[in-house]
Amino acid sequence: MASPYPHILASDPDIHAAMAAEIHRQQDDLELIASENHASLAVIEAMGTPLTNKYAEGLPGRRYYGGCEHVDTVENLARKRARRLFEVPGHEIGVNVQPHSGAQANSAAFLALLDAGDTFLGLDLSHGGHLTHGSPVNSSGKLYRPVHYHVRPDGWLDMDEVRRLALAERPKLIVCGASAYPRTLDFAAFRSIADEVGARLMADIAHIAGLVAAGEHPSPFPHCHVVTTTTHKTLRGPRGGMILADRDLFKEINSAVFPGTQGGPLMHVIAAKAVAFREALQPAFKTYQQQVLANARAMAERLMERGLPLVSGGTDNHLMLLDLNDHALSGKDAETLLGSVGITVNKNTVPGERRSPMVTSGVRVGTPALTTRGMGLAESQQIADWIADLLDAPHDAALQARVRGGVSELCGRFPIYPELSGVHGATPAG
Ligand code: DSN
Repeated sequence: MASPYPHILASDPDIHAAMAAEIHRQQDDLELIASENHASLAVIEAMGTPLTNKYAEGLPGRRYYGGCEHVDTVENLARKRARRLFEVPGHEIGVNVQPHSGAQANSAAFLALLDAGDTFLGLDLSHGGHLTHGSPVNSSGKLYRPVHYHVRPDGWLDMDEVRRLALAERPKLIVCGASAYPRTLDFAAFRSIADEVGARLMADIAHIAGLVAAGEHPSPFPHCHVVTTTTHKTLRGPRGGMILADRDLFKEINSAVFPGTQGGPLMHVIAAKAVAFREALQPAFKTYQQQVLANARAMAERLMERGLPLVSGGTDNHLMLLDLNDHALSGKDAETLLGSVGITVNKNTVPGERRSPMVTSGVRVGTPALTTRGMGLAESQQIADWIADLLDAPHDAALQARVRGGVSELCGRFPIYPELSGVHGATPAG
C-alpha cells in the first residue's frame, strides 16, 4: 500500500519507519494520558505546509518582514476564532496565538505581570500544579519568588490556605490552574482573594481549555486578568500555546511574547490552531466535551466500585487520580504494568505522597483521547475493569495477555486515522 507520506519515505526511510511505528502505537494502544489527544487530520495537514517557511515577527499588520499578507490572514482568523471561543458577554479580551507551548505562554505572562524577585502564589507541583508555576528547577521559580498553596488531605483545593498565604505574603500575582486536579476551579473565589490583597489573577487552563470553550467548565473570564493555555489537550488542536488577557493588559502581553521571550512565530502551527478553533466552534465539539466528562465519570465510578480510591473521591472534569498510597504497587509500577498491555497512563504524585516524584503513589487517567476515537460509557467501564483487574493481580501473565488482546480488539473497532493506514509496511518506490 502507498504511504501517505511518500516524500518522507523517499528521502528519509528511517524517520518514516519511526513515524509509522508511532502511528501504529497510537492506533493499537489506549491513550489515557490526560494531557494528550488525537488532533484531526485537518489540524495535522495544516502543520505540514509551506507556512513553516515564513518569518513573521510582530503582529498582523505590524510585521518586521515583508510578504506577510497571507500569514496575517491566518493569524487574524486564529485570533478571531479564539476570541469567539473564550470571550464572555460584556468582557472584551485580546488573544495572542504565538506562544510555542504552554510553558512559553506562562513564561511570557510572568514577564508581563511580574518583575524579578516579585512574589506570586501557585499550586504546589506535587499537589497537582505545574513546573511553570514556580518549581525551583523552572525559570518561574528561579526568577521570581513563588509561594505554594496545596490541596487538603481530602484532595480538594485549600482555599483557606490560599487566602491565608495571600494575606501574609501580599503577592503581586495569584496563579490558579493545574495539571492534575480533578475538580472544578472556582475562579470567582480566587478573584475575591486576589482583590482583597491587590493581586492580579492568572489562570492556566491548559488542561480544561476544551471544556471551557464548550461551556462545560466555568469560564475564567471575567474573573481572571490573564489566561494561558495549551492548544493540544482537551482543545484538540496542534501542540502549542496561547494567551488571552483583559484588553488593558494586552500590550504588555504581546511585548512579553515577542520580543520578550520568543522570536518568529510558527505560522504553520498558528494555521493549525485556527483550524482547530473552527472545529471547536462547531456544535459537535460541545457534544464531544460532554462525552469526555461522561466517560470520566463512568470510569471513575467503576474504579471506585472496584476498590480503587480516587483523590478527592471522584472527578468533575476529564481526569482522575488513582491513589495508590495503600497499594503494594507504586505509581511507577502501575504505569509500567498498564503500559505493558497497551494502556498508556502516567504516574503522578498524590496528596500525602510518601514516595519520590520519580516513583509516586498515584496514576493520572484521562478520557479526552479515547473519547475522540468514539469510545463511550461501555468502553470506559471496560477499561476501568481492565485497570482494576491488572492492579489486583499484577503478576498474572495470562490476565495480561487477555487484556492486551482485549485492548487491541477494542482499538481496532475505533480507528483514529484510517487514511494513514498505508504508512505501515510502505517501502520507497522504485
Ligand atoms: N505535560 C503536561 C501534562 O501532562 O499535564 C503539562 O505540561
